[in-house]
Amino acid sequence: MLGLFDTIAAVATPPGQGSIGVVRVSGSEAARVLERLFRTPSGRHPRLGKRKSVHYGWLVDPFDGHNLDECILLWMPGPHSYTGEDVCEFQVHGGMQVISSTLDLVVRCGARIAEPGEFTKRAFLHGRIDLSQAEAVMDLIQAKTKQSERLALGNVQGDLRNRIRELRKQILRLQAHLEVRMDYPEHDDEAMANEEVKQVGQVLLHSVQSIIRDGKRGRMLRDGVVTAIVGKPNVGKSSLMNALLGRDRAIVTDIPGTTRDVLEEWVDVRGMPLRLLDTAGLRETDDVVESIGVVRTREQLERAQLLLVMLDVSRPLDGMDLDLLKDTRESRRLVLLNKVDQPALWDESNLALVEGDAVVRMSTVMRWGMDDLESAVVELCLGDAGDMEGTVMANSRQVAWLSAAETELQEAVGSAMRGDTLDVVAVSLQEAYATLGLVIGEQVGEDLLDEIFSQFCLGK
Ligand SMILES: Nc1nc2c(ncn2[C@@H]2O[C@H](COP(=O)(O)OP(=O)(O)OP(=O)(O)O)[C@@H](O)[C@H]2O)c(=O)[nH]1
Ligand SMILES: [Mg+2]
Repeated sequence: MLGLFDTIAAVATPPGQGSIGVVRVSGSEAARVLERLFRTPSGRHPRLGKRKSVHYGWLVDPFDGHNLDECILLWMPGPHSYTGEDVCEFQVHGGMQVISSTLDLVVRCGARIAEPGEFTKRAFLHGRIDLSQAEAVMDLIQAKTKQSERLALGNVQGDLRNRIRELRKQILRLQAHLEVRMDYPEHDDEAMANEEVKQVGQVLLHSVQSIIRDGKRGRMLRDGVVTAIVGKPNVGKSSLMNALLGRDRAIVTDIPGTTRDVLEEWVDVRGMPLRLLDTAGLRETDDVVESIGVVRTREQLERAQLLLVMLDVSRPLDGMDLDLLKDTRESRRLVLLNKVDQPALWDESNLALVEGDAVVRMSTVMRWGMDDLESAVVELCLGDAGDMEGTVMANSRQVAWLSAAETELQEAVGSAMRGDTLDVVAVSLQEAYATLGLVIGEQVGEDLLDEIFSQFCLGK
């Protein structure tokens, strides 16, 4: 069983070589560990005060007295450190051996290796941050676009926490009014109290629903959207992949059946991270390799959250195109009419087939229509052109609890509308209050905390 407040240590920089490597230590023994390991150029112990400080010197192996490396030492005493405990960081040269020797010495001097996310978990346990902020730290590390970074940073700074706190404050105020009325029924009548619950409850419901909606949009920005380019061979799928990536990632030739396997790359479309899949063109084929590719394309059709269905307007549409349009009718899709730089040989009346769909006319070789394509992708994923101003990001765990709170608030409002007694209304409000508390980590069980923090990277 690992001690909850042992002194812990981990390498905070990524594995491999770099200009510096950082070993981080947190806990009540941090000062003792560093005093054994660190010497100033004149061979003294560093002078540690109650304030943060930086020291230059040498990392010394106390077991054989040899210098291990030059070192910058950061001293960040609790409670105003990241974890809330005494923290020190050894910055050494970023060679794998130097870093692992440093960690080894730190452990031999009394620290133990930290679990993934344990530093952030401590920040939470010491009340430095709430759970929504702790999770946002991970989102920030994993952010793939400027937009998702901005939303994650908002939550690190407490955007979601502030919205939740405000909601809880309003519920509490409402509850207090109900309590007074229950205690002094002679001064008031129940109908008025229920009217207040109805009105305020509706406003609260609206706020919860808007956070849930934002949460879903935020999730796409955080996790990205799996987007498959599909179509028959030679329509220009790989050309589009390359155009969106800005480099020649996929092989492009005029031979139908060029792409055999699924290629995956991240692209940033106006702040939306897309996990873009270029697939093998769909057709009946006797070629063994190509037919395996076609099977894979069909698998991606199932997996993708967004389909870019590409048609080539310089050729008449055929059965393959029609089947694809039919098969993907229920999916979230954008229809791309490619090669508009060529004389159109398809029948304009075919447009009736894609009525109600988002359609973009484009030419990947001329780079025509790329702006329209990007706008359409963002709008299909985020709605209303993806304006994220004022949005907060909620993850799936938080959205699940927000949805539970939504149901409880609906019950409270329903009760009030039916004219139930005030104590019945109060119970639903109490539950909504408690459920919202879970979002920011109040009374969350140890198991769940372990699960959340175990998804963190080592050293964070
Ligand atoms: N004129 C014109 N040619 C294009 C356009 N887009 C792609 N092409 C050409 O069409 C041919 C096929 O392009 P690819 O991008 O390899 O097509 P694909 O859909 O990936 O084909 P497969 O991998 O065989 O399924 C190439 O010769 C491209 O240069 C376009 O917008 N206009
Ligand atoms: Mg291709």
